[in-house]
Amino acid sequence: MFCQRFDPASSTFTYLLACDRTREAVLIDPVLEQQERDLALLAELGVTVRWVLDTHVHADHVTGAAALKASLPAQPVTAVGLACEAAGYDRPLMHGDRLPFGEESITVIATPGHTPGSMSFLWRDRVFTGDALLIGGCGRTDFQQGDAGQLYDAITQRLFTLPGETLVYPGHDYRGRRVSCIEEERATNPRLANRSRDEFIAVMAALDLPRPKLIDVAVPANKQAGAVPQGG
Ligand SMILES: N[C@@H](CCC(=O)N[C@@H](CS)C(=O)NCC(=O)O)C(=O)O
Ligand SMILES: [Fe+2]
Repeated sequence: MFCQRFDPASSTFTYLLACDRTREAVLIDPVLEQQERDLALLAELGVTVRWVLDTHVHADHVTGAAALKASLPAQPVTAVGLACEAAGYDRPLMHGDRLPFGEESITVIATPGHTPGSMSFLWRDRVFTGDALLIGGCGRTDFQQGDAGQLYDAITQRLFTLPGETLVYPGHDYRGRRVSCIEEERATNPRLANRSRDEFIAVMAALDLPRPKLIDVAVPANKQAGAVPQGG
């Protein structure tokens, strides 16, 4: 079972994966403002969420991880990359971790560079790349301790080495696309295809993007898995 949902305010994708037999599920990158939508989807499908995963500490929206955990009787495990230094999650993820749900599992692939703790999640023939690899783009590296050289290495050595037909489901898309594949990105991604590491670093340094509107609210909240700060 697989569903992709979109939050238009932040252009964020949220993914639900579930084991067809046991109906145990994983949610990737839930958005706090979309909690009602997500709870309705879970109820409609009759699934039990085992894991709520964030690909990284997001800068542009508040995660729904803590709020979903509080709302779900089965109390899923919330998890994010160890290097995110986000104390509010139950479990710090490391490269190579396997996260079981029913008869399925996700393999964690560390893809740092957009942030030091950014992780991608491999499930069957698809990879959820967060803001490491975007469709025809990649995550910016000009805040949250971003590092373009590290991002180049992660994408070229850990994502572009997956089978070409692996489907790429990104954390965001700003131009209406929903899915790509490794072969397509290897061949056509304008920031990466036929570019050396130094060229990539130069491209990233010249992007000059505006700061995300919510960054000063989202990052502290997301270090706490999106929990509303007490007494704040
Ligand atoms: N305009 C958006 C921010 C968009 C943005 O900066 N997105 C980040 C992901 S957190 C990114 O890496 N974008 C890559 C790009 O635009 O090329 C906002 O204000 O929230
Ligand atoms: Fe991001």
